[in-house]
Amino acid sequence: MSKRVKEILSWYGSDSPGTLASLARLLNHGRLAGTGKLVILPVDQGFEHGPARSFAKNPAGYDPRYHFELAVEAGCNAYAAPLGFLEAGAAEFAGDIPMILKLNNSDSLYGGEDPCPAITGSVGDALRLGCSAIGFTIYPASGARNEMYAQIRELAEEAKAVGLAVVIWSYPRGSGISKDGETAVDVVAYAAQIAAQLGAHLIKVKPPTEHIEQDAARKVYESEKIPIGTLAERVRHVVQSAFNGRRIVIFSGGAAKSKDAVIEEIRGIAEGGGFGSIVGRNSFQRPKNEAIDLLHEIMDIHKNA
Ligand code: FBP
Repeated sequence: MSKRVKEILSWYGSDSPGTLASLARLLNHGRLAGTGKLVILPVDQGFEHGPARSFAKNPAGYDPRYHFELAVEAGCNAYAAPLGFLEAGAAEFAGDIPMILKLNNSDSLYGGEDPCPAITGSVGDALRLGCSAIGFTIYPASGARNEMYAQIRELAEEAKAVGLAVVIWSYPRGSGISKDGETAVDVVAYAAQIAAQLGAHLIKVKPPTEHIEQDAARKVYESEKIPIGTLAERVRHVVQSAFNGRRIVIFSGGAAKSKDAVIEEIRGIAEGGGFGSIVGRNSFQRPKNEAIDLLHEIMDIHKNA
């Protein structure tokens, strides 16, 4: 076990040996094993955005086995997906890659202002499939946020009791904030704090912009001169907001964009002390060889930061 992984595990002192071993499995797998950094492949977009929007660009992705292969061949730390996708490959790829079962998912067919994802899997499913962690999305700023907080409270308790780790996707959205506010630096930092307070071992947020959403927060950012001018500075602030860097915070890739744009963003995340990336569309929507090259480049940036 590397010194860095041991140090990270020491931040989770209230967890059982089983949960620590599950966390270690995520940290010790793939090309970034032992570095304390992670690159994860998430493929829940079929549920979240629909099949054509997700897989038409690279039709190989309609087949659930493709994503297992991509995660394994690229040397990712883990693969995260909803129940159906994991069930479709878990036996064939058993032991090849740590898995995270997304326990709730939101579809785009209902355009309500205050989304609340459905519970689509259980802790029992995660154990049966051999997963290392459960994944759960919260939408702070949705009118239904308290329902999500109550659900993850219960599921996290259950997961931790059987030795699984807990990953929270903390994505502010809903009638409480503006569209720009979803990635505003004050809101993303707040979202990371909420996920940490809800007991997440691993927190996933979107890269923050310079926008400040809340007037009350703006006053403090200005009076305390919190540096937020560059992506690296904003990432540093978000990581600090998750228990002063004592929780693993990783950043999502976003909609498909050019390789240069992806790399530039990853550099900022790595420089700011982000623990890694979770890159879905920017990997599985590219032809496999290109995706693997890009994922390797992303891993190298994180590793050398
Ligand atoms: P991407 O890299 O494709 O953005 O994937 C990361 C992710 O968190 C997915 O797990 C999830 O489906 C998606 O982002 C949600 O994005 P959106 O903001 O469109 O709901």
